[in-house]
Amino acid sequence: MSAGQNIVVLTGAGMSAESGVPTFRGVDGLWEGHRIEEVASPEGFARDPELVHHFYNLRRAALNTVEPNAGHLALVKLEREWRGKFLLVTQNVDDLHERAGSEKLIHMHGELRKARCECCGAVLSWTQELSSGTRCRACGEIGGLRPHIVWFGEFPFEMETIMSALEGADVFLCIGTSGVVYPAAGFAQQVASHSNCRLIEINIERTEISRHFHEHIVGPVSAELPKLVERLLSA
Ligand code: BV8
Repeated sequence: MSAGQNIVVLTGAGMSAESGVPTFRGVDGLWEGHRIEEVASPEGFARDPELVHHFYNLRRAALNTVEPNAGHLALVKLEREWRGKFLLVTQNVDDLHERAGSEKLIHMHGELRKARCECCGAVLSWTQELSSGTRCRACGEIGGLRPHIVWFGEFPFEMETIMSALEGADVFLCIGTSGVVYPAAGFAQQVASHSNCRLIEINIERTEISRHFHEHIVGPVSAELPKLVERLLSA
C-alpha cells in the first residue's frame, strides 16, 4: 500500500482497555445487574433517568483516573505522518483519543464528557455529574439535560461522513472491537466489497467479523498497534 492512499480506522472498547476503561464484553454486557442495552437506551432513560444518569456519572468520573495508552499515541503518529487521507472513527465515548492528540476523529456513539439539552438542543462540554435536577447552562431550563451519547435504537452521529470515507478507503484498520454492534459492525463487510481495500484487524481474540479481514493481528493494542503503524509508514 502506498502512503498516498486513504486510511479509515475504527476503534472499539478494546482500544481503551489497557488504559483501565472496562470493555462491554468484559462485563458480559451487564452493569450492576442491568443489561447495558436497557440502561443505554431512550426507554431505559425514560423509565429511570436517575439510574441512567448514575451509570454515566460513574463512567464520566472514572475518566479522571485513566490516561491514553501506546495504542492511542500510535494512531496520532499515523494521523500526523500519513500522506493520504486519514479518518479515525471511534465507537468509544471516552476522550482518550483526543487527549492523546487525535484530531481527524468522529465519535459515532457520542461522548461521555458532553451533555445535550433536550429543551434548547445545546451540546455542552460536561465533566461533572448530571441529574434530572441539573440546569442547562445555555437556556437555564432544568430537567432537559441528557448524556450526549447514542443509545441503542438511536441513530449514530456523522454516518454520511463515515460512509463516504469508507467508500474511498484503501486501508481499513479495525481495532479492539467485538463487531457485535451495528452499524459499526457492518463497516468491515462494506469495505471488503471494494477490490482494492486492505483490511487489517487487531484484537486479542477472533471476532464476529474477523472473516472479512486480510490480516488479523492477535495481541493487545498497546503492543501491536505501534508495530503496525511503523509498518504502514515505512511501506
Ligand atoms: C442503530 C454508547 C439505526 C453507549 C453504544 C439485532 C441485530 C442486529 C442489530 C440490532 C438488532 N437489534 C438492534 C440492533 C441495532 C443495535 C445493535 O447493533 N444491537 C446489538 C446489541 C445487536 N444498534 C443500534 O441500536 C445502533 N443504532 O442501529 O440505529 C441505524 C441503522 C443503520 C444505520 C444507522 C442507524 C446504535 C448503537 C450504539 C449504542 N451505543 N455506545 C455507551 O457506551 O454507554 S454501543 C457500545 O457497545 C459501544 O459504543 C460499542 O459500540 C459497543 C461495544 O462494542 P465494542 O466497542 O466492540 O466493545 P466490546 O466490549 O463489545 O468488545 C471489545 C473488544 O476488544 C473485544 O473483541 C475484545 O476481545 C477486544 N479487546 C479487549 N482488550 C483488548 C482488546 N483488543 C485488543 N487489545 C486489548 N487490550
